Amino acid sequence: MFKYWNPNIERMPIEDLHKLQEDRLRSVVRFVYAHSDFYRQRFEEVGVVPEDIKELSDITKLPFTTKIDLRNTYPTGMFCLPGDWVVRYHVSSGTTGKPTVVGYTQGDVDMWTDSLARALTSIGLGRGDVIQVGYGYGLFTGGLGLHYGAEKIGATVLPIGAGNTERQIELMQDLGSTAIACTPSYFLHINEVAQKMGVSIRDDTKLKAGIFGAEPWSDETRRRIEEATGIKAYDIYGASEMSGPLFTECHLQNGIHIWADLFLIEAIDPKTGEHVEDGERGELVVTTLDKWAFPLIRYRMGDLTIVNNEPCECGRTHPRIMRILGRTDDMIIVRGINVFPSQVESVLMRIPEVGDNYQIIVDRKGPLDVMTVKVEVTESTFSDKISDLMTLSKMVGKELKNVLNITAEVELVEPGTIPRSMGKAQRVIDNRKV
Ligand code: DLL
Repeated sequence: MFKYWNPNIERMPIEDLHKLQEDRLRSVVRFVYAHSDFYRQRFEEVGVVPEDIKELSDITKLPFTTKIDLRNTYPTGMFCLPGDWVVRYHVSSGTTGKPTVVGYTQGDVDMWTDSLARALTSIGLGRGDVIQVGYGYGLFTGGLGLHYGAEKIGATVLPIGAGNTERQIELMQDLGSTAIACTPSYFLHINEVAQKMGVSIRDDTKLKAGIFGAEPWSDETRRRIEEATGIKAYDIYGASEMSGPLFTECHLQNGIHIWADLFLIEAIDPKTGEHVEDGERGELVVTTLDKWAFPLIRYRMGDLTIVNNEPCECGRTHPRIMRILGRTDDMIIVRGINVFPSQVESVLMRIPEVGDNYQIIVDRKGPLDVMTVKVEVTESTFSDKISDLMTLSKMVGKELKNVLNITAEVELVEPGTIPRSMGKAQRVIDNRKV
């Protein structure tokens, strides 16, 4: 009934999967120790040699790596193979500091493609589908990643990239796109523009699935997208350091399947670095098991999630991560209280009068932090009486306070006034930074 790209691997009994991970972990540890001054030095600092890594639980003996290491070794200091092995670079700019560079051997590109072939198959796509790739092409991994994955499963790719929204809608209709891959915020914008053009995604296109990620989003946003357009909205996760987009939920939409033969994941307490209990929120840590130009050992992703090791009803035995709850570094601390943008989004998207766009602005007024949540209201709400808008604003403030435990100023704004983005949306503006 269910479709698999590689059933033997995807449904492998857990014991066999662990055995495979163990073998591969030993290999990658030996490999980085032999090929990289960076890793050898790191291992020496904590007094560990490859022979110390015998079983999976020995992974805790290995040191963590972070984005700071990547920046400090810019451009290619963490590569483990010489340049003539590298068939591709991707570069991620980030918001601060130096960019980070990732390199791929042909085998690494194939592994990445295979991971996405499994993922796209798991949401029911394949031959006969037309996949509109609306992620940026180029140095960003989203466009090319999805492109290769979609071709691999025999689907037809529409490589439009990000932007050119009216054209996206025209081609979606003319070429019969059945799936679109882009950021969820961009898809909301596409839907908005489609409505203005008099096009209903539900009735006038063949679109049935969205492959949405590269930025945080919530189940409430998923519900809105699905209700507004009639498509199924799937979460896709990945990061340039890991290759790019790699993993999605299956058609059951209950957690993102992480291919354990390719990546070994842990969840740690970001403060202590200790493993958290299964089912508890932690920072995702990734060790690559089949990636050679740029392997990662215990790389701290900075993403907070819950790991679920229960096999999925779809038959896949690999672990799942639940929706990314936020990043350790985009958590905002307002008057000493931790606020995750995802919490704000969940509250807002539950309120029907609230539109799809919002921004969180943090200022310092004197000694006090002030958080303003700027919220677009829907068209119909905007035409309501001022007194209704004031009631709405109070209600939004109260709901936010219930969840966040701090008071936020709520500013209701006209539909269409918060800037739209074609890629990752900027939801937080922190003016306190010096
Ligand atoms: O965003 C790769 C990607 C492309 C993923 C297309 C999905 C789709 P980076 O630019 O390196 O790579 O950013 C990676 O984006 O560590 C997360 O913080 C965030 N992120 C990615 N996917 C999700 C998601 C790509 N589904 C960083 N939910 C990651 C929440 C996500 N955050």
